[in-house]
Parts: sequence; C-alpha cells; structure tokens
Amino acid sequence: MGIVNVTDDSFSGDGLKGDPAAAIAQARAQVAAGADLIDLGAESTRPGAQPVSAEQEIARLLPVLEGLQDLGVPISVDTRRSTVMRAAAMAGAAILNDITALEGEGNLAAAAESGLPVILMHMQGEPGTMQQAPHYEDVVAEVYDYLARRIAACEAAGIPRAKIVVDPGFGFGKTLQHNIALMRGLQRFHDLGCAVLVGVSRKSMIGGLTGEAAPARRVPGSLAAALWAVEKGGAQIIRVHDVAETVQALKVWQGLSQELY
Ligand code: 8Y7
Repeated sequence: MGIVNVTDDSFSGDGLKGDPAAAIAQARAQVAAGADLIDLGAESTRPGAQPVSAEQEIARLLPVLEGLQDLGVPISVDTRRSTVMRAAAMAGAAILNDITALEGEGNLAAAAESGLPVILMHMQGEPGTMQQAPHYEDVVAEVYDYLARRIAACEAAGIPRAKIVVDPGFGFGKTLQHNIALMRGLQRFHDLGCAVLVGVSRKSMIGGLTGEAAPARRVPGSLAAALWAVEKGGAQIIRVHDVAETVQALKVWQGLSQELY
C-alpha cells in the first residue's frame, strides 16, 4: 500500500501541499512501481499540525479521487470523519482507513452504508498528545482485545469480518518498546480472522532502532521492518512511502522463500 498525502505537512516530510496534480502523479508512480493499493489522506495527524475542517478534507480528496478513477488499483481513504467517508465512497474510494477504528460519531453507520472494506487501527490517546506517556500492562493483549471489540462493533453495525483489516497502529500512543512488542506479537493478531496491516514506514520506531533522526533517511530500516513483518508476522498489507524499494525487497524475499526458481 503506497502512501499519498494531500496535506500541508506529514510525518515523513513528503507533504504535497494539497496539490491534486502532484498527488495524482505520485499515486500513478507508486502503482507503476508495484503498489497494489493506494492510501490517500488529507488530514495530518502530526502533533502540532494545522487542524483541517471536514470541508477542506473533502475539497482536497475529491479532485484526487476523480483524477484517479482509472488508476487500476483500489484507493483507501484515510479519514476519521463520517462526512468524509460518505463523500469519498461516492467519489470512488474502495476502502476506508480510520485511525480511530470507526469510533467517531456516525462512522460505523457511514462505513456500513458504504459497503466498503474498512481498516481498523488501534491508537492510545489522541494524535496531539498520544506520545507523551503511553502506558500498557500488556501491549499485545490490550491492542488485541481492543481490535476484537471494534470487530464486534463493526459486525453489529453490519460490516462483516471478511471486509475488515486490523492494524496494531505502530507509533500511535506507543513507545519503542511497545512497538517492538507488537511486532514480535504480530502473529497473534491473525486469530482475529482478518487481514493484518502494518505501517512502520519511516516512523520513529525505525529512528529509535537506528539513531537516524531524519524520516527520509529511514528507508533501509523501513525495508528491514517490512520484511520482518511479512516473514515473522505474516502481515498481508504493508503501508509504505517507498513503494519501488519495498516491492524490490519483497520480490527478493519471495524469490528466496517460495521456490519459484
Ligand atoms: C498509519 C495510518 C498513518 C498506520 C494505518 C505515518 C494514516 C502516520 N499511519 N493508517 N496512517 N496504519 N492504517 O507515519 O500505521 O504514515 S499516518
């Protein structure tokens, strides 16, 4: 899954300043590089980021969705708002990616009515303050139980388990130790009966393990984490900034592991 941001800033320094043409070109380049999905987001959750209204979010997303009707791969829309979910679904979005696991007002209903698959991500706290003091007794068990409860809420709202992807939410209210524990415990999440998504591309976890402060220089570490998540954790979807690099790494891993030759 290639990441395309139409925000004024982003965690990874690739914010495209709300320019639809640049976002469209980036999505097409990622598909050419081998992306099977594109995740499109218009709201930065970075601490201190400018708040974006629902109207602005929709105004940024729609021209990009319209410009990518013929993209050839499904587009997920990263949003926490039910109004944005409805507008995105109307404009051709194929998946809803909600970092609040559809906890927002009306989100379960909007997602169910859309009939689209959903990505449920775990987060402790709120984006602006979640990294101040993350705390868990048993991070894997707590994140697992939270996702199990959100799957149950989805099913009660009419979203079948077959349309749900789960995501432990790396970096969202987690210390380096929590992120490492979740990576090591990733296999456990398959008991939920859903596809598992991992998003660690250029994140602080890579910085914490390497000492590399600049997100743009965390590509090699992100590749190592992606391979680990697939090999040891059985992750089915890897959310990344660097599609060509990740696809090449995965092709080598697949060639070596699956007796294709
Ligand atoms: C994730 C995400 C971000 C993630 C899912 C970044 C929107 C931060 N991270 N969505 N979004 N999972 N499902 O560094 O890990 O890309 S934003």
